[in-house]
Formats: sequence, C-alpha cells, structure tokens
Amino acid sequence: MKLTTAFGLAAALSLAAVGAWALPGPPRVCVFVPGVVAGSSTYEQLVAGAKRAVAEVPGAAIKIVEAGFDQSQWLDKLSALAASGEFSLIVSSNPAMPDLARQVAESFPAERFFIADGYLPGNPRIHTVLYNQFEQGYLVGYLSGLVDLSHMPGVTGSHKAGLVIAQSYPTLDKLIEPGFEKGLKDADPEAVLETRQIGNWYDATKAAELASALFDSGVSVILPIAGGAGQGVVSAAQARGRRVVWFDGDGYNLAPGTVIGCAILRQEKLVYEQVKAILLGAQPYGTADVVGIRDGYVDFDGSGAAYKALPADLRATFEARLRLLHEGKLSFPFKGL
Ligand code: RBF
Repeated sequence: MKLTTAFGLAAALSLAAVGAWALPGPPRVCVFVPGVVAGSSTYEQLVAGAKRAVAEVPGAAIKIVEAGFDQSQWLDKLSALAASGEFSLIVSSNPAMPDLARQVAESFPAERFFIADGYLPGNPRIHTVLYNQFEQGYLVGYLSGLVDLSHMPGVTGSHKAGLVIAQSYPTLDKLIEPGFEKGLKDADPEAVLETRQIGNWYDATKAAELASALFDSGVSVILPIAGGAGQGVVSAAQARGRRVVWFDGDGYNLAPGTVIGCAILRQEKLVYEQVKAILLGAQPYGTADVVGIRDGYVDFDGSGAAYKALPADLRATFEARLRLLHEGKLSFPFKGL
C-alpha cells in the first residue's frame, strides 16, 4: 500500500517535471494579481494558497506579479507574461480574468491558466472555479436585516441596508447583490437595499463619503464590496456607531465592535488544492466548477467578539438559517451569469 502511494507520487512528480506541461522543464507558476495584494482578502488568499502548493512540489518555482488598479493595462501585462514563455501555469483571481485569459490563450496556445473566482466553461486552456456568491451575499444580507430589526444601540430600524460597491460586474450584479437583497428581505420583508458605487477599488475617501450619506439617511448596516476601499465604509460606520458586514475574509479586527459578521471564501484552500493538483499532473482545463457552502468554500465566520456580542436570540435565528444552507435544506443553485 505504502509502495503504491510512493510510486504514485514519484510518477506524478516526474510527470510534472517532464510531461504534463505544454512547456518543457519543471513547473513555473506565475500568480497574476489583478490589483494589489494588500487590503484584498481574495488576493492575499490567492498568493498564500499558490505559494503553499508550489512549496510542496520539488523543483517548482513561483513568481508574484501585481498588475495594479489600472484595468486597461491588464491585458497587455498578461500577454507579456505569456509571451515571455517563462511560465507553465498562470494563476489569477477575479471575474474579469477568464475573458482576458481567453484572449491571451488565442495568441499563446501553450499557456495554461487557472482562474479562481471566475467562470468560463469550455476553453481547453483555462480552468475556472466560481464561488456561489448568491449564498455568500445571502448570509450577510440576512444578518443585516435581523440587526436592523433588533433594538441594539446605534440601530435605527429603518428597514434599509446599504451596499457600497467598487464597480458593477456580472457576479456582483447577478449573485452578490441579489443574494444580499434576498437575505435582507427574508429577514425583514419591508427592507429595501440602497446601492452606491465608488468607481474603483482603492478610493477609501469616496467610499467613506458614500457610506456616511447612507448612514445619515438612516441605514444601520452596510456591506462594502470594494477591496481596500472598503476600509472607508468601516471608518464611516465607526464614527457614527453604526455597523458593517464584511465579505471574503475575517474583517473583525478592522474595527472591533463595528464589523459584526463576515461571509468568507476559503480561497486559500481552494487555490492550494487546485494548483497542487495541477503541479502533480492534473489537467482540469476546459472545466468551470462552481462551489458553495455545502462544498465548504463559502461560509460564515462567527468567531469575532462583535458577532458574539449580538443578542442571543438574533444569533440563534441567524444560525438556524445558516444551518439550513449547510444542510442543503435551503439552497440557491447557480444558474449561470
Ligand atoms: N476585489 C478586491 O478585493 N480587490 C480588488 O482590487 C478587486 N478588483 C476587481 C476588479 C475587477 C475588474 C473585478 C471584476 C473584481 C475585482 N475584485 C476585487 C472583486 C473580487 O474578485 C470579488 O468579486 C469580491 O471581492 C467579492 O468576493
């Protein structure tokens, strides 16, 4: 049994070194960060997961490239990386990346791509895994509705919640926003969602202005989908004793007492697993997977003190709903973008 496993591993490693790649030689991975790493949980997890996978495969190498916030440069930067012929695999993350990878793969057919947090079925050079972000949005929408109805200090009972977004894009428009709204209305059928747009992923000052206006109009809880700019929403909430729900990672420590719930993605685990499997010879190109709560890649992190300080009956109601999703008794199947 042991021998078989050892042989299997050795065979997989030598396959990775000599045969499984369109390019010769040991695997060289490039992580293309479409933005900057600092302040973006999905990107921090992307880099950490890829580094962990590469460290476990002898001979494999990794390079991290931050492409910056100017989206008009991403295609050229990605093309240059493929043109260099240096990388057997380019790994990236966000819903805009599959289409850029598709364009680059047309010119550089030897290149292979794994894109997390994106969706593109049927391209033989690209593998994608999308998160069911309707579920992720639902969780914090439901929590926001319950909190607005509670009689906690700083809560207005306005029957409104806020969404401050960096920009509009298909997974935001078709999954995150409707999921948040559905959760909100399931908690409070009278509630309405107010959405405001910043225009980029870095302007925390503009995010704070938009959030302040929403809070001043009576909103109790805001969800930012804004990368590093989301910090501006947190500051505005802190200054007014209002609340924020967070996305992608653990945001409790950004502002203790202000961030009251976090709907998380287990992107580090997903990227680690996928990159490791590819480095060991798997060739999942052409497939577009979708993972959600039941698969363990979307979840709610209730470990923060501010969540635990919410009224016990509110948490019980929320956790009963979370359980329904975990058990599949409530589900929002992905129907396309
Ligand atoms: N998320 C970030 O945290 N930081 C970013 O800089 C960032 N840039 C993005 C740019 C584009 C064009 C798109 C479509 C998404 C971007 N995201 C970014 C969003 C991210 O992929 C994800 O949708 C959200 O973090 C919600 O999970």
